[in-house]
Amino acid sequence: MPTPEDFLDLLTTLSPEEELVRSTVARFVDERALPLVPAAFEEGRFPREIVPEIGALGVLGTSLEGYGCPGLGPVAYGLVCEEFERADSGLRSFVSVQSSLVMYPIHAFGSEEQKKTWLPRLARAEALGCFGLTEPHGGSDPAAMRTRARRSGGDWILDGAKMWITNGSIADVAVVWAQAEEGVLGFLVEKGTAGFAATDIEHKASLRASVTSALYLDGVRVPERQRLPEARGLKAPLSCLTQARYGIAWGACGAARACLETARTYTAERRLFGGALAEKQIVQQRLARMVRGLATAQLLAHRLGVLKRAGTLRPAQVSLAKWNNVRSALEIARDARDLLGGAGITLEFPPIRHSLNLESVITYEGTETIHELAVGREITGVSAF
Ligand code: TGC
Ligand code: FAD
Repeated sequence: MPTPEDFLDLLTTLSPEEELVRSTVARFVDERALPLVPAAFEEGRFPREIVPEIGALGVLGTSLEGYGCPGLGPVAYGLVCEEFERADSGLRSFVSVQSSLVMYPIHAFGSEEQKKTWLPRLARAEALGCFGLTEPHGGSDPAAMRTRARRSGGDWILDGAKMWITNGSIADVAVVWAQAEEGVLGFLVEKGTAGFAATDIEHKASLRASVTSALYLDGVRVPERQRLPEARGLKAPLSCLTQARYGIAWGACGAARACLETARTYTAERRLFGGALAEKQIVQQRLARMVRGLATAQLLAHRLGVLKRAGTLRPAQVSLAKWNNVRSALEIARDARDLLGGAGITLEFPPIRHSLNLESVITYEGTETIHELAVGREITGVSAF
């Protein structure tokens, strides 16, 4: 059944398997996540109590094959992200980090032993992971990372710090990127390892229903078998980012859908100057503009899915979609907030929460400027970073 939130009837293009994934996660979001999320955001608390249920859905690491992973296609992964972000960007962040930034690098670059040890548990959410790339002195330029890895006998010693790490303090395993003589290398650092600590970043006005931490590595000894053997150079972490940014391009559509739906319902019911707000030309124009932003974002996301399935998706295409879709979602969330008037500033309605969350989403996984410059580099052949 077409709705304003699916103006181009894109749901009719889903395969039965994709529709089953979408409807399963949508039901979970409606019944289990949405009743919890506004209070969790207000309390500044990740709703960890639903993590086992998320694991039981069987959608973490959606597109990965084998080792207990679901083995579903890229569109299914996109739909999972979209539905979770319809609830809250913090929940989609949890799914992105676990799936694209922890399970993906272990799957793509890990040893057989690492895959067997971690992937089945991560897929069921019996173990949680985090991804440490950003450092306090500047996340946009990871090539300038200062975290160091040096050999010590058969082990490695890690020294440095990571900043803004989603799930940092609740993770059983951290994928930590460090500069070594050989170039950038990736390590699996287990919780409780001597010299390794995580502290949470407080006073966030955004992504309040998500854990964000700083990681400290002070002479952390890691055996060679915990190094990702196939990860060599900055390309390895950047390729993880491409997976996560793909999911964010879809996820942003979920946040925008929630805001559009709220604005539509509210303006249909709110009566001013002798009629419903939705009868006013300017209000209809604003709702129509939201539909334009959402529908074009959804088209981009679905097109990325086709290219990803074909194996031809380029990172700059993902940059274009992450940039466009998060910007559109942010504009829709802000406009929906305004259409609710004073009621829009309360957490009783989702637009302000999505609007605040999207301030993080437009910054992490490459800021908007970084993605504009990535597209600029591809079309001119000149790097202007
Ligand atoms: P550059 O020379 O461009 O690249 C080095 C090598 O990597 C390759 N590459 C990529 N591969 C896959 N995907 C991508 N997106 C790639 N971008 C580049 C490239 O081909 C090259 O390969 P090779 O074989 O020639 O070595 O590197 P650069 O130093 O010029 O940097 C380019 C730039 C600025 C685009 C990159 O540094 C960047 O993306 N910066 C932004 C950093 C960022 O996005 N950090 C995100 C941290 S994780 C996070 O925010 C998680 S939030 C999750 C949540 O809670 O949901
Ligand atoms: P900076 O890199 O210092 O950028 C500051 C400003 O300068 C930005 O406006 C940027 O666009 C601009 N700028 C940068 N370079 C240029 C240029 N060449 N030309 C013009 N302008 C430029 N990181 C992880 O590794 N793992 C995580 O799990 C993770 N989770 C996060 C969760 C949250 C809630 C947040 C907020 C961040 C998270 N991050 C994570 C970090 C995130 O990826 C970085 O914040 C982001 O990459 C930007 O880095 P920065 O904050 O250091 O800003």
